[in-house]
Amino acid sequence: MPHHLFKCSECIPERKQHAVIKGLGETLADALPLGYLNTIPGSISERGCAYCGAKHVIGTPMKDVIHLSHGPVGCTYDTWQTKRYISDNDNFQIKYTFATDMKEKHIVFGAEKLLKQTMLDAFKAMPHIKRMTIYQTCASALIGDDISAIAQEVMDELPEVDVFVCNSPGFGGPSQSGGHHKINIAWINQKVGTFEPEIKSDYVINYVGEYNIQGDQPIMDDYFKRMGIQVLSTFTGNGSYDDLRGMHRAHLNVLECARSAEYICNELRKRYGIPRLDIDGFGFGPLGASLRKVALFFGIEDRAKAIIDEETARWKPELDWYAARLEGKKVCLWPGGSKLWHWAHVIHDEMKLNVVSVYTKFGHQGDMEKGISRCEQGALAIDDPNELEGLEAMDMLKPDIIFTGKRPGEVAKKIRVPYLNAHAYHNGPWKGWEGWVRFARDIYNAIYSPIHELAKLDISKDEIPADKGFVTRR
Ligand code: CFM
Repeated sequence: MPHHLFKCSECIPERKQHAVIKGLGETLADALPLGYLNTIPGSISERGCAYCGAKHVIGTPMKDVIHLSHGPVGCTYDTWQTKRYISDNDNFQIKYTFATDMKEKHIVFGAEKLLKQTMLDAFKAMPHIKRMTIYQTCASALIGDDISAIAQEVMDELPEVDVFVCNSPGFGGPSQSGGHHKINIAWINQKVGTFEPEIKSDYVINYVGEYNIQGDQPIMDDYFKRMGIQVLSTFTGNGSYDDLRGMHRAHLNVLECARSAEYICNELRKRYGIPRLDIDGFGFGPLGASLRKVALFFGIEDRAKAIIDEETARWKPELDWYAARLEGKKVCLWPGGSKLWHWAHVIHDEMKLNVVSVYTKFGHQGDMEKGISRCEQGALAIDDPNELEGLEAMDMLKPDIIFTGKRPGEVAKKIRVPYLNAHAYHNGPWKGWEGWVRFARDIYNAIYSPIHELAKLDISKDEIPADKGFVTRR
């Protein structure tokens, strides 16, 4: 598996260790790309920071919580609302965002008073919300504000409120992945075990590493309910603060995104003896196998089988219709983290797409290993890519579509490569049987839409073919 040096990165030779091409009969052990290291100086990374990983990815999907950033206002804005983790309480967590709005004078004189006042103001402005998470930022971490002490003061003054402190400043790791780790550990240290949930079933799980992008969580929740399973908490999509304080009472942790949330599962196993079972809600095959695994654990296999049979019969013909039209289309699968291995094999097996490249912005080597093992021979795998490498890869591979984030997606659009948002989806949810068909439909619509051909035309030169039926306004 030869390493690959992009032309645009010849001036940063260390980048060569971060890309490989999957060769014939080579083992993964020969040459995995390096991963989860600090970004090489000179390479403009597409990564987020550890504050973003803690707040934007894991903290803010929690729905009944005032999410307050203790720092300059831009940190808050840039981690707000761009990812569609909806909730069933009218989307409180994405409608509002809160910040202390630190300024230069606070850096000089300290911002603890400002923090306390902002907390009191926020609880006053939102009297129906009694829970708060405070996110440390680079600015408040560097000046050493004692956020935990202020949180305790406020809890003493307002006994009905509860406050969680997330110490994950932007510099607290090479990427957002460092923040995932920090908030996982902070939550179990501070909050798990402080609330006693009501147990209503013999089969009780936490659904972990599920962020309810565009409504994934209710789809999965429905399968569990139909199996008679009580979902005690979801970490954290559409999750409620107090339910998550009661995670210690589950019989099983069902883990969806192992990249971002394996840490809390591992701690729940160590501290409370709750086993961890990794599952996958994407794709008919992996989803069916996942439900069977969960059912096997509880000895209720027949219930899983009934759901699998019913859903497959309902949705398989539609999936096959799309697969027949997507066969052989080339995909660059360029998400942030775990979706490279959640999707690589199953979009090939079930939608007949060919994965010509995988990348991960912040995945660890294990994520890359899983991703590479599941994609096609000849695929180009890139760790922590920069924008120019992405452009060069698209130029080399000529994909029919890329699945990625909105910033690299804009770059792809400029060179007329259709892109689907792998993070926030297009017309999701994409989990579950019906979601997988929606994903196939989004891919089909993106590839076959005439918009990319039309976007190349210059209407000032009257290039629009008359037979297309479009009216040119001049
Ligand atoms: Fe897990 Fe995620 Fe992802 Fe992730 Fe993410 Fe995400 Fe992603 Mo964007 S927790 S690793 S940090 S599945 S936000 S919901 S889509 S990069 S591949």
